[in-house]
Amino acid sequence: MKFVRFIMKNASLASVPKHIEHFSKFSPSPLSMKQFLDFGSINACEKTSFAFLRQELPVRLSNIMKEINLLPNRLLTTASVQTVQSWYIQSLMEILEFLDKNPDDFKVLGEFVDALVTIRNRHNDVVPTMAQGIIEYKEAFPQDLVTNQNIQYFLDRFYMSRISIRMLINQHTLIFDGTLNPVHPNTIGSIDPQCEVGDVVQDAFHSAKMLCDQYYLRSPDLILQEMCSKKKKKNLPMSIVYVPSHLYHMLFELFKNAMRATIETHDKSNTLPPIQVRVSLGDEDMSIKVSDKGGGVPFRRIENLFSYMFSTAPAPQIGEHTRPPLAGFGYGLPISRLYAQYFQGDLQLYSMEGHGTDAVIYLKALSTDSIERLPVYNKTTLKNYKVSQEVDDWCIPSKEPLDLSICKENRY
Ligand code: W6P
Repeated sequence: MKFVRFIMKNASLASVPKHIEHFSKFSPSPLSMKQFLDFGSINACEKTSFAFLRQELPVRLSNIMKEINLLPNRLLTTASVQTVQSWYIQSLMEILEFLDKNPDDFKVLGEFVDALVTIRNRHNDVVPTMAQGIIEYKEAFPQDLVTNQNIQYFLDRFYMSRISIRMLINQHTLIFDGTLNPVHPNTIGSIDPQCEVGDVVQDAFHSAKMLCDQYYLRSPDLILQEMCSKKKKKNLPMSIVYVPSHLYHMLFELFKNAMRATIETHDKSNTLPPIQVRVSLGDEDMSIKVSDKGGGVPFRRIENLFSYMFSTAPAPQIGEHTRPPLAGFGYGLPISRLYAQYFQGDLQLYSMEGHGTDAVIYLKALSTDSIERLPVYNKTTLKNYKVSQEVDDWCIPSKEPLDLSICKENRY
């Protein structure tokens, strides 16, 4: 029996490349907020969701698996990246098992939910594991700046794909596990059709403040201002159709950074300038600006704040007498920007060195504009991995002033 299972398992493992070839030929199908909500509406059909996901999940997995294979060999062959790749292969095989099963069999539907939960858990540590791969690579090949571009390009697409796959899995498992969310009865899966942005700002600020108090024994206050361009809605709390956990993740990250900057530049002062948040709802955008007076960041260094390669440091050793830092390690900012971009928004930093930083989250105000932004594997993708950062065609400024006294004859 064991032998038969061994043979079976290897037979399916051997057929994985064929399946990846097949499913990567399809483009992922981006869903709108409305489509996500429809899966969770009264006439929600688990069968329809099942039929959609057993095609769409292999498509999204295969598209990004093709891209993993485009990574430079020195990175692809690290133990960490190999581990992540094996998780993708395993999960793809487990979903493919459902291709020949009957959607009318309620037992099949239950097994599918269980399989999705198993897959979600398997991939919990993808981000730190990929980070470990980058560390291994950086140790072996320091100073390799050509690849910073490639790694940024790949990880932005890879983590965006991961966010989208987890979104699909979360929606299906939350909607069809047969229970209502007792804390948030109006949510549909992880989506709140009336996500009150001000509330999420308060929650995220409160959590960051607790961490900040623990670490620095003090913390700045919050000033929150909400504005709405629409006259009719002037006194109503501002809400959008959104995933509150995504918004919380972004705000929490921005607050940690703003608090750290505020405290570290006012360490000799008794008072701290508050962190100001403005929420503004227009016809097209919902914008959230987080402003600190934490001394700002030189313009040249802003890009590095979003760089996976530059912000990958070996995890600080947390001992009895050290605490984890409040902010500035890990992938908080680049991944927060991906959350914003996932539903066609963005996250941008505007800093003035010597003064402070404005971080702005742009979200779509209309659920009809909130459509998944997904990477697709095609011929262009390969080209983007091939761009070698050839010698730049701009002069390199010399640090030394030009010594004009050498050419004495040319003097008038
Ligand atoms: C800073 C650096 C930063 C990053 C993100 C958000 C706010 C801030 N403030 O000084």
